[in-house]
Amino acid sequence: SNNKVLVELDESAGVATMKFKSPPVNSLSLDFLTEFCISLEKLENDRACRGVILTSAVPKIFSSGLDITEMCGKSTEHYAEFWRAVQEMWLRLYSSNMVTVAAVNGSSPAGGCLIALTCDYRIMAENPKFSIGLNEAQLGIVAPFWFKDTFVNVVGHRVAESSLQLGSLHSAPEAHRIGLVDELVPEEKLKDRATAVMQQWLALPDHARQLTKTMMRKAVLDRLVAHREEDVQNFISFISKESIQKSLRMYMEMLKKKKS
Ligand code: CO8
Repeated sequence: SNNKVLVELDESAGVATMKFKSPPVNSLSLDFLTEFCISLEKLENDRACRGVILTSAVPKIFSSGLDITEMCGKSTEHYAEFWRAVQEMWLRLYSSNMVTVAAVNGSSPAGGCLIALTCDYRIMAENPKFSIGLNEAQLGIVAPFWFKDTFVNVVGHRVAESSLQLGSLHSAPEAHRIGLVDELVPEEKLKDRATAVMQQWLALPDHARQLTKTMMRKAVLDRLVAHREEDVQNFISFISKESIQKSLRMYMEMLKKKKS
């Protein structure tokens, strides 16, 4: 169905808001990723749109990351299709000509964190219960090199190295302290603050800003483009291992048990 990503365009401001609405946790399923990419491409090609704010319509959760069920007990063909969709989302967002601001209004593990990291600027609701980070190691899986590169470009090598090895999920205040998010605001002010930041970025001429963004990000983008098929094959062989499948199943069990 075509309603996991709500898009609102304010034509007079030239700013769109993309709201993730895929309950219960905005996991990044193949359907979600496909819809996200189509919506982003439409905005990218719309001359009336110069900036996008990414946020969630699900209370307390920005995105729970990649949909784990897409990576469990599926065919090789399915893994390939899913992984290409994950790559596509990142490639489009990281290379976007638009100003991208993440208004992180809830928890944001793994792939959710990647979406935020891929934006130009991150504002998070200052609720200490909300956490964000690349926690792949906790699931017994390894963040791909381009997740790592994106993370390093935001927080630097030292912080990325320990955070990735430990699979850390950082509380909002800690995420701010290590530079993973640029600022914290009370949740009720998040939307206004994102709009104000967007205005500030849009005050500059698009062309100079876009070329500068490309200059900063090109090396990291080129690396995935050059090794895209290899990265797909790598994902397939890793995720198909029985030991990895077992880790993912145990992690899903743990999520379910935590409830009762
Ligand atoms: N995928 C699929 N289902 C999920 C996911 C997910 N990522 N996260 C949660 N769910 C499900 C739960 O199993 C639960 O299902 P059910 O209702 O059937 O029991 C339902 O969503 C609700 O979850 P919770 O009860 O846990 O909801 P809470 O509000 O208590 O917590 C959280 C929300 C904080 C988001 C919590 O669910 C959580 O921590 N989820 C796991 C997040 C996570 O670790 N994601 C990592 C995914 S891996 C990834 O993104 C990058 C992988 C890179 C691949 C590299 C391989 C080579």
